[in-house]
Amino acid sequence: MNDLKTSKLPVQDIPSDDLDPYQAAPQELRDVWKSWTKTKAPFPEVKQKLQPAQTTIPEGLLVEEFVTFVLEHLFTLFRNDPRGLESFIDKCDPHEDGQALSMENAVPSGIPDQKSFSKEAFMHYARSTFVQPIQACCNVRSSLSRASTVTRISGLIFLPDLLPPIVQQCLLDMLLHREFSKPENQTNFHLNYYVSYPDNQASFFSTLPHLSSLTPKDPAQNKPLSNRTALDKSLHWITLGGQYDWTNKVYPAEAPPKFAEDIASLVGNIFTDMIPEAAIINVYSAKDKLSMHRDVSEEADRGLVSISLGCSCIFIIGMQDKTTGEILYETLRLNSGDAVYMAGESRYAWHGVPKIVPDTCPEYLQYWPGNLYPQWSEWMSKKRINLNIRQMFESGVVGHDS
Ligand SMILES: O=C(O)CCC(=O)C(=O)O
Repeated sequence: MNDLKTSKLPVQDIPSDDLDPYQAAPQELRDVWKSWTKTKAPFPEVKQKLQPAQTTIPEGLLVEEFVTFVLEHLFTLFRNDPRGLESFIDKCDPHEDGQALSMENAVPSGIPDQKSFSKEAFMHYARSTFVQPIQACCNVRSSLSRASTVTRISGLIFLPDLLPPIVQQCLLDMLLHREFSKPENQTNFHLNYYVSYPDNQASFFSTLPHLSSLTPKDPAQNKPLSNRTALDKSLHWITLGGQYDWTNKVYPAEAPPKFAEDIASLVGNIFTDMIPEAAIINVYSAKDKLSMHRDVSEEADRGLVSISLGCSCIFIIGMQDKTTGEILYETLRLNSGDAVYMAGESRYAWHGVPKIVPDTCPEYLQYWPGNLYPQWSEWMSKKRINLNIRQMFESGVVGHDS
């Protein structure tokens, strides 16, 4: 049985160097992908052949991991703009299981004064104030017990509902308010536009929708875009850590920017078989798709972690059976908070997203970015975000910028 804590899972015989990143997927898989692009609501049930996977992640450790992740985020909110902390606390609704996150009730005398609190003091305060309600929100028992292997795709592990809602909210803030605003993290905008960043690395969602942050490099080819069009329609990807070169399908030779520590620590402590070194934030709008492809540019046969946020999608993954030559595939529906771990043979499997399932963004993310940036409220309601995290080098990244 596959296990998320084995030091290294067996990989397929072919090293990634021998796999052509430009090769097209087998026709059979492309046909399956295409048929899903044409499927209209109501969506038929996606059939999955799943078997329980043995996860040796202790539940207590996972909850502690989530609590630390949330507290770190609360500190960032508090330091940058205490209104963020207030609005975060306000929007924390009762958890699906009926366990209330009553942080409001847990703050006896309001939010402390921003200036008089060091990080240590804030963490101390937050541990005594917020930990119990956050722990209640991070109930992971049912999620761990549903971890599954996908019968026909060797090495693939599916972890439904791995990230609790509060952790998804924090992760989304970190990705789109913070990582997106770092000039070293490239986006699809950079291919055709000069990007002007908000002051002090503030969120792009603090910009006014009718203004523009993008100037076309070639005005004959690309027209100016308002922030509204850019964020609503044109943003497709952001890269973190190792900045993948999509044109040449390689990672640049120079040392990559440092991967965000809080995200790396969350992911790396759950999926201990890989070191998070590079990631792609895929941003899908309602009609977006991702064609069948393989991720073969990494020089490390380590598992790839994929986390879904927002609207659900249909995900197809397939590969050729080594002995019979038969094409095997599975179709999964990925919902907000689900994780997929592509390890072992599945690491180099063909995969793609033919469909975003409309109107499936869970309520706890629908209003994001919420009260803090009212002009952009409900931006997330029609979006799907996929965080796709990889290890680039077998021996790990050396000498990256700090
Ligand atoms: O969006 C997804 O679930 C898959 C993304 C993906 O395959 C990729 O980034 O290579």
